[in-house]
Amino acid sequence: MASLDPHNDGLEFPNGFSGEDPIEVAMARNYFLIPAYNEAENLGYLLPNIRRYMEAFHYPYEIVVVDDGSSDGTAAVVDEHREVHGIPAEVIVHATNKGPGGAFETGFRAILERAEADDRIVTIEADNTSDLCVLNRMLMRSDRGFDLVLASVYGGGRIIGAPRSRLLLSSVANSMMKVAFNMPQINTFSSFFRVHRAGMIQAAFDLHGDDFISEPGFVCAVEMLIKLHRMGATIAEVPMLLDSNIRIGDSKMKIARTVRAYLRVIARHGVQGGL
Ligand SMILES: Nc1nc2c(ncn2[C@@H]2O[C@H](COP(=O)(O)OP(=O)(O)O)[C@@H](O)[C@H]2O)c(=O)[nH]1
Ligand SMILES: [Mg+2]
Repeated sequence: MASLDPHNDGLEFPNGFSGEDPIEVAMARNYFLIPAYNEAENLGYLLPNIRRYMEAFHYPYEIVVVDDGSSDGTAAVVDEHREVHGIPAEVIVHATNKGPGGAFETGFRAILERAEADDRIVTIEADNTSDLCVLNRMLMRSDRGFDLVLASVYGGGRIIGAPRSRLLLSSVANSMMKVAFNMPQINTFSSFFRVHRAGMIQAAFDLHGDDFISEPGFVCAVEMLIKLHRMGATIAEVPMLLDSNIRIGDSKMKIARTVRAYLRVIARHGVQGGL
């Protein structure tokens, strides 16, 4: 007989598990990894927002910001929120800019030094456009055994407040990648907002070494996704509304450079090319 189960929100489990048996949900730690380039102002909102959210759910958490050669005091904002406001946040500083790929590599490696295999690494944008409202659904899916959970602006989600040119580029790129990488079940390839099982990221570094993230730019998100998929990672998506108006300042993405990088990654890893 069906009964009301607060742990069952109707979302599916990977590997066909029915969800009817009781499940043990260990109190995994949640490590936030935030790549940041000149995000002092935005982090002043994001760090307290993360604290409010995680404390409301009684989730244990730590925040690691990778400041990638910023010149606007990004690192100082993180230090202030730790020292003055008691938010468990640390900052790792790159003296020179290495791009988001370099920041993810640094941050993942630092977190893996202390994380257990079933802990979670939440990658999130610094500019407040990663909507924390959907994080709980993402964490619940992670709890149920998905190695990787993507916040998805396609397949149920939406983007508002971005220029038309950017919207067109993003939707064409994401549709092309479904075909190029033979991953029809994935709708959003490029988002940074993801929940990873730490053990999966460790396995990716064990297998690929420094090549796990070889792309320094924004396309590193695509590279990581296809490598994890090909390793057999179980992947789920949670729809998200991305409202670009929320961010203070402009996007740091250079469109021409990013298009070239996408084409390079498709040529290298697409089913016609890399396999
Ligand atoms: N570490 C690092 N992070 C970056 C760099 N460029 C952008 N980011 C971060 O990556 C995230 C996404 O960048 P954003 O400008 O919001 O791009 P958009 O969301 O694609 O328009 C933000 O957290 C940025 O601070 C960079 O060169 N290095
Ligand atoms: Mg952004």
